[in-house]
Amino acid sequence: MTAFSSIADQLATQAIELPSWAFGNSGTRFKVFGTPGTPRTVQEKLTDAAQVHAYTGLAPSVALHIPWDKVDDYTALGAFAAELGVSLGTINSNTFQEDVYKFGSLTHVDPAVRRRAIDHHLECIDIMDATGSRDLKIWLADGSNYPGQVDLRARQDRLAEGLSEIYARLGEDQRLVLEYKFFEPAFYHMDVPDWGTSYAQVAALGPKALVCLDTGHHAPGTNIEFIVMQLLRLGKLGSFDFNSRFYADDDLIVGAADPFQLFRILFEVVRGGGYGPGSPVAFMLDQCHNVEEKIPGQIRSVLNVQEMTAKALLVDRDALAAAEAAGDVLGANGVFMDAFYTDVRADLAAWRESRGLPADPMAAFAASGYLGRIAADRAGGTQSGWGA
Ligand code: PSV
Ligand code: MN
Repeated sequence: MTAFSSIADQLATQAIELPSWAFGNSGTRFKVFGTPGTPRTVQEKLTDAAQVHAYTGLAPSVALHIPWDKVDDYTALGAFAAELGVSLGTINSNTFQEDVYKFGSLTHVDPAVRRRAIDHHLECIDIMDATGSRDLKIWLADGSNYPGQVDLRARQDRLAEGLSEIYARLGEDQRLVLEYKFFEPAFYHMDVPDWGTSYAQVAALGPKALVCLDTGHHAPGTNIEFIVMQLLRLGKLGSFDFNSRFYADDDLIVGAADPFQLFRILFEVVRGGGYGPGSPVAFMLDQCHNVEEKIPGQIRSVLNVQEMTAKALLVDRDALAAAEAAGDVLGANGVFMDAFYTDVRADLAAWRESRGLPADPMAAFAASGYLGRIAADRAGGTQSGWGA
């Protein structure tokens, strides 16, 4: 077993981006429950996100979703974030909430709708120029519900055309990440359903286009760590949207449903060179807190990623390689499981304290009284909600 002290410096390089929308209300199509203190503005979302970073040291940036987080002055918003100790991160486009997109956006049969969708993405890149963001994240709700409803191939061609116009507008240091999802909102087919389609589309664009892997966007039983390995091998893993799921795209706290899967994914990230300062892989959360408190939900999430990262770093790679080479099936599995079962919680608490962070960020945040203060202070106004 690798000693915890030998991974301490590697842990210090971890950065996990928070989604602004995690701080707003969300729910299902049945009900969105409000919570006292929920942010009404993007500034309040950033203020809450900064709490997560202050208590964990793990979340220095916040992803924005456009138009939900639209403001007049992005330079001022960036300065506001900096005052709080965080920065503005990935810009997420949104072509899924306007009536005009009922039958698709970049894949729509009508050139006028495609034009509108492309222009939205160009506007997102203008915003990236102002915020200094590196990544544009594209997730498309495009798809169909019934066999025969659309021409599947023609839509791939239109998608390629739209993406290449967006790609051409990227600055030298900017990137595009294309997210895939196997179903929802469309149920028969999605235009970007899987990593292979995303890969085929981004590979045709060029080196600044990569795949975004949302851990909740696969059929049950999918070996996600295999996809991670393959995308790293191909040099096309751009980012993660971390969350966990029991049934569909549940957007639950990462590591809650299946901590072992998170460990396996992070091990492939580490083994494939996707972890560390020079890595091109962005770690982000994409979660919604329907019934739990949002800020502690985000703190729990980044701590879960950190805990499984520590275990993944603890795998004795030499012993594993030796067992693999010797065909020692149970020996190799034993080395792997040994790291997973190692309880790193006390070591992580000491590691935090040695860096001026609370040993128990959940308890320290709860004791701070912040939730009570925002519940009292943020009276009136309209709470942000998923989609608002
Ligand atoms: C789609 O389900 C998705 O995962 C995309 O990342 C969206 O932009 C995000 O959720 C919105 O919550
Ligand atoms: Mn996502």
